Amino acid sequence: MRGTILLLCCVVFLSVVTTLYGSNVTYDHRAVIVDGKRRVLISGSIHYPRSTPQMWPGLIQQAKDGGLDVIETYVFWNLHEPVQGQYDFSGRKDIFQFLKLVGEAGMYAVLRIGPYVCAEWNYGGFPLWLHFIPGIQFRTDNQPFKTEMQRFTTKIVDMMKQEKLFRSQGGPIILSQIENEYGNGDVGPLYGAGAKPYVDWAAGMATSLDIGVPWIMCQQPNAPDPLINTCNGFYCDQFTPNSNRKPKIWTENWTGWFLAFGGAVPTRPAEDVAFAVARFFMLNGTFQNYYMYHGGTNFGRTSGGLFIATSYDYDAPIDEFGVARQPKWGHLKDLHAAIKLCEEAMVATDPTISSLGQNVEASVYKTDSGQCAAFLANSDTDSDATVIFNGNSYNLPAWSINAITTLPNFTTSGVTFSNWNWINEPVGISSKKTFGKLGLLEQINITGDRSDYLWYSLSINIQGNEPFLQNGTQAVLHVESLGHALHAFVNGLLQGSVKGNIGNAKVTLEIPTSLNKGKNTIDLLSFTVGLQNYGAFFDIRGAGVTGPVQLKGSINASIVDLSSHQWNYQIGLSGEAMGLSSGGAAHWISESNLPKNQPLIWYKANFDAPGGLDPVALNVSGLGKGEAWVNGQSIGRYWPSNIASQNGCQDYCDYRGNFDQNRCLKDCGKPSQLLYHVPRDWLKPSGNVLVLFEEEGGDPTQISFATRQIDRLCSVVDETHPPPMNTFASNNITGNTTVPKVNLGCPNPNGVIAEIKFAGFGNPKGSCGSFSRGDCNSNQALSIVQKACLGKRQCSIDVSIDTFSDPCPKKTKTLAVEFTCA
Ligand SMILES: *[C@@H]1O[C@H](CO)[C@@H](O)[C@H](O)[C@H]1NC(C)=O
Ligand SMILES: *[C@@H]1O[C@H](CO)[C@@H](O)[C@H](O)[C@H]1NC(C)=O
Ligand SMILES: *[C@@H]1O[C@H](CO)[C@@H](O)[C@H](O)[C@H]1NC(C)=O
Ligand SMILES: *[C@@H]1O[C@H](CO)[C@@H](O)[C@H](O)[C@H]1NC(C)=O
Ligand SMILES: *[C@@H]1O[C@H](CO)[C@@H](O)[C@H](O)[C@H]1NC(C)=O
Ligand SMILES: *[C@@H]1O[C@H](CO)[C@@H](O)[C@H](O)[C@H]1NC(C)=O
Ligand SMILES: *[C@@H]1O[C@H](CO)[C@@H](O)[C@H](O)[C@H]1NC(C)=O
Ligand SMILES: *[C@@H]1O[C@H](CO)[C@@H](O)[C@H](O)[C@H]1NC(C)=O
Ligand SMILES: *[C@@H]1O[C@H](CO)[C@@H](O)[C@H](O)[C@H]1NC(C)=O
Ligand SMILES: CC(=O)N[C@H]1CO[C@H](CO)[C@@H](O)[C@@H]1O
Repeated sequence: MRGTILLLCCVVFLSVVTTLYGSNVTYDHRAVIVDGKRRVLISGSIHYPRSTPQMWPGLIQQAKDGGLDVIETYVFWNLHEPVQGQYDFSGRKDIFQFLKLVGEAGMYAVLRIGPYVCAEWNYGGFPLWLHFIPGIQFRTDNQPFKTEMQRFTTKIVDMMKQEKLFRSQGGPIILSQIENEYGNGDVGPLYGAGAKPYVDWAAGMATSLDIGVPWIMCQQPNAPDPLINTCNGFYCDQFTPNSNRKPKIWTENWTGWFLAFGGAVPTRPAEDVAFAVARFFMLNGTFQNYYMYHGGTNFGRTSGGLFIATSYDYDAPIDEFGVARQPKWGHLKDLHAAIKLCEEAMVATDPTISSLGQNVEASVYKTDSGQCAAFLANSDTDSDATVIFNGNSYNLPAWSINAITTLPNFTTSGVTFSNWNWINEPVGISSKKTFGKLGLLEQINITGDRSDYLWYSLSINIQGNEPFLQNGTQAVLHVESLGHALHAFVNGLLQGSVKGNIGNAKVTLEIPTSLNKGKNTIDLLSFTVGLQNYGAFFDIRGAGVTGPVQLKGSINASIVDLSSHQWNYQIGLSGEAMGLSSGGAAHWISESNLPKNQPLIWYKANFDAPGGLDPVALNVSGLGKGEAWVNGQSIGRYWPSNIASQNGCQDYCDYRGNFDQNRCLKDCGKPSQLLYHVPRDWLKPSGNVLVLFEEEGGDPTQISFATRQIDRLCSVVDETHPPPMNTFASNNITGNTTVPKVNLGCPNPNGVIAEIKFAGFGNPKGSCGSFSRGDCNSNQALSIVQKACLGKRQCSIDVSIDTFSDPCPKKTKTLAVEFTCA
């Protein structure tokens, strides 16, 4: 089994450096140099628009408590400049406020401007209007593109400078990024001769902006000096920068993976994340970033990359709802504390790696004054190892976890909906703003992404003797689309739907259909589910019904191709044009005859907010596919009818060996996402308005609210495990001061430890939620834990007989604690 251990020969007390004025950030071979000091830095990604400003201080504080020094974020161009030249930095888009909060918390920031960001974000962060600039080609040596990229990058840098946000001005930003993963094999190289000049231009353009902090390019092996090339991946231990004058930086160590509609839920065990991080620092690394530390929510239509779900939870150390995910959060916190104890030794020197046996390595950082830090790692995927190091013997199994366990629990809230209203969305063309054209048109070119939806409508006259009508008036409707999905209506009735998936957007619909003699209408509602965000030329891949569209009989000769007929087009829905999402205006029909399981219905209802302060989710069980708004704010696309495959999940996730995103899936055969985050600050105590647009048909009376509760928090620590095994705490090799500690803390940023439900030192039985005393018990355990912890955000207690006295000498004793926070 794989495991690593961090040992520390001498504890180094770092003096806290505070500067009131800025100084330039630089770097050398070992580390990034901030305020004149080389630093070992632990960073985490939190994207400001994926939570609300009211959540930001709590998220940042939890990152700090989790042992992070740095918050990393992208800058989302299409959020800030939705219309060319018109900027928006309000509310969730207020990146300046976000960065100021990071600074006020005493943390640093990494600003990944891009402006291409990937990020499972719509169109990779590019505004759609870029696509319509004549002669433009994205991300290559193309003048119209370079002009816009430079203009936006300069705008952001100038605004950051105005707000004094760079470290060189005393602000938090210590690194800035230009471009993003362009060097990946399936991106940059496909741009041919334009790629290298573009990378050189981007580096030069960025450098010329004179920000006083280094620029980085991730996944860009040929990043020109002085830019630092950095690594993204599940592991980056084997990565080396392209010059010996640059430090080893890991900009994206994936803590989990994103969820797609139609997919199962990916997870990555804390053990594997921690193993990867420890190995990175063991092998020369001094800066690493968790992608994501808090993933959050793709509100509205912001998700991108095809079929990306509304939840961007990412199995991150802080969950979508802003609550610490245990044991991952606590496990990594312990690792960070141990790594930070070694900072001085780690930045002073290169490590010396020695082999202690097959797949077992020791890495030692030693300075002239004798300080050192050592990591021991067993990268074997099968066997435990026992190694002798510095005369001591260590067992290296999988990580044994001494962190808090929580039983997360969504409880259906008693909140009921009242005052149901509805409006039909007409099938086909209903607005006056329509146009006709011969032939089928690509969708994104037409909609400019102003809506997910585009109607393709056709009217045909049937004589009754058409060759494809071999069986009464039955024919087969055949539709081919670039994606991402569509609903087909004939004479106003839904005939069938077809959807793509994250791997393949293209769809083909083939359904038998009855036609009338005389006039018939074929209405195809084509829709996108977040625009493509990755890969060479992703911007021009297109979507929508590009054909062919045919009516067929059972023999080939009887195919009639409708592709080049006169089609009528309507961009978006009539309900969108009427502004139904806010719930106001329009002629809503009241509840007496609420339609259920019918396609294309807008619903509206009122509700009071679920009581308390726990995070809130809308449980969309019973619905099909659509979008939901609370008090006019879009909580995102919902799609519970999109079910993950039955296959690919495991009961037990074996993380040994190299991890990938399909390794630890859960919730196979279930809707990919049932619960949708409704931020508390979007709710009023009463009189809230929920609006749903349901495409396929569903029963809105089945939906409910759930609140996220953290009922039980537990920690179990065994006194026999030396600290490196279960706490990552420093092991004083020279002094043998190996006392394990239990660390309790509350996942909610404002929580304090409210009650110790159980504390037993001896041989407690049971597991979290059902602990009971065994026959060996310290009768002081409860009062000791209460005294140390009640009313505090966090507390730490030595797990030893010195603390708890010895209830049964010569036996191994364990401390088990269950507690609640309020
Ligand atoms: C910081 O960097 C800026 C821009 O590169 C440079 O003009 C300035 O002299 C530097 N300041 C210090 C104190 O090195
Ligand atoms: C670590 O740094 C040393 C010294 O520069 C170098 O020889 C070695 O290859 C590096 N190892 C890794 C894994 O980066
Ligand atoms: C979830 O919370 C409710 C209410 O607090 C409680 O009754 C229930 O037992 C909890 N479920 C789990 C699995 O902890
Ligand atoms: C969501 O609602 C369905 C149907 O009422 C229910 O079975 C399910 O338990 C709910 N899920 C949660 C997490 O509340
Ligand atoms: C003819 O139509 C009927 C229903 O109208 C259907 O049951 C039958 O399968 C069709 N036969 C063929 C050969 O398409
Ligand atoms: C969009 O329209 C432009 C200009 O007419 C055309 O060159 C391009 O191929 C279209 N894009 C797609 C994906 O069809
Ligand atoms: C119809 O066309 C397809 C593709 O061209 C061909 O594979 C198939 O054999 C044809 N069927 C008949 C009945 O001619
Ligand atoms: C540390 O522990 C080892 C093994 O238990 C023991 O041999 C050694 O004497 C101890 N060292 C000190 C300084 O107590
Ligand atoms: C390590 O052990 C030595 C010898 O007992 C002691 O002087 C020193 O304070 C210990 N350091 C820590 C951090 O416990
Ligand atoms: C996506 C990615 O970069 N994955 C890499 C993570 O690191 C491991 C080990 O270094 C590589 O094998 C993967 O290719």
